[in-house]
Amino acid sequence: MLIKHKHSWHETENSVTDESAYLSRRTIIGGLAAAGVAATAPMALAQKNRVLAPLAARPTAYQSSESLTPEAAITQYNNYYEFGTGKGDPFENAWRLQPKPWTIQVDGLVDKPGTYSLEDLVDFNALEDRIYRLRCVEAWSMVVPWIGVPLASVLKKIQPQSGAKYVRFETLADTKQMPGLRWPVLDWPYVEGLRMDEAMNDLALLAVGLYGKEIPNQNGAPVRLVVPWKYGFKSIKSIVRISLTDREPRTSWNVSAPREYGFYSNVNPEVDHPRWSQKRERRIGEFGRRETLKFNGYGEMVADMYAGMDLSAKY
Ligand SMILES: Nc1nc2c(c(=O)[nH]1)N[C@H]1C(S)=C(S)[C@@H](COP(=O)(O)O)O[C@H]1N2
Ligand SMILES: [Mo]
Repeated sequence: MLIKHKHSWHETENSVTDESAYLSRRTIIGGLAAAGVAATAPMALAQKNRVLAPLAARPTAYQSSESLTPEAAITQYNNYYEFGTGKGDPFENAWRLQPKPWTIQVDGLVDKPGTYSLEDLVDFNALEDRIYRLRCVEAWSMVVPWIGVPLASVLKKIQPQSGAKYVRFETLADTKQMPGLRWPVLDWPYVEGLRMDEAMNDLALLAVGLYGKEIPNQNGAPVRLVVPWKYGFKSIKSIVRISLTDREPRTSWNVSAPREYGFYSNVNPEVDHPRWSQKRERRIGEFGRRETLKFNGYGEMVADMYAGMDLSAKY
């Protein structure tokens, strides 16, 4: 039995400090492979170079004047603990994930429960392009061109009942595909949740692609949540179950460290993490730090939902 110091595996802010050096090394490796230089590319690189079908999507109002984070950074510097806790582990190990075919179990307080194929839940003829900032709780951020559909469009199909107050999401937990499950770093399966009004907010996206292609395994293939006004860990990957509940779901990070990770986890520079400040962030690929914006800059669309709530108690 492996006994670990309780917090040794937690996200730590200083795991960010060597990110530039780390990325330039990996990008060089990836670039060489893409150019056909590395004839004997290992599995991880082969996966990266897999040709993905281009996804056609409509441009929407969710655009940005900020520069996009390079694709190599978005797909090679990840958090996906089911494939290991290192930032490079998902890129190396996620080739084991089998994203097709994919089914999602829908249950709880809905009129249309059942086991759906991904294509039954997500309308691939109505995909949208949306550029969102993603702010990780570890104080780094990215700008990502996602492709997906509003979560609300999927909820509409499964028809929540009037008693439904929360949406609970679960990630696949298959030891054959996910080597990281061997370590009890989180309470598997990975679980996240949203309050109903948050889930229905037009910003909440179910993503199936990025950079014009199907979403790579390490980013949460074939379908993951993106909740841009909340810390990155709320954006749960490779979803296999959606449940409507009348009670606030227990979420994996909240269970593992309740003082550090609450249910809401809205990006908030005024409320520090117990072990580091949340006032600033490092945009991947930039030197220096930026000021973190409340609700990650999306306050105009989401602040109303939290009117009257004490956000330092409901962190
Ligand atoms: N199932 C699952 N989802 C997850 C995680 C995880 O470990 N497992 N990590 C979260 C965290 S901490 C972040 S910051 C984002 C990272 O998304 P990205 O790798 O696509 O940038 O995914 C989130 N979703
Ligand atoms: Mo994160």
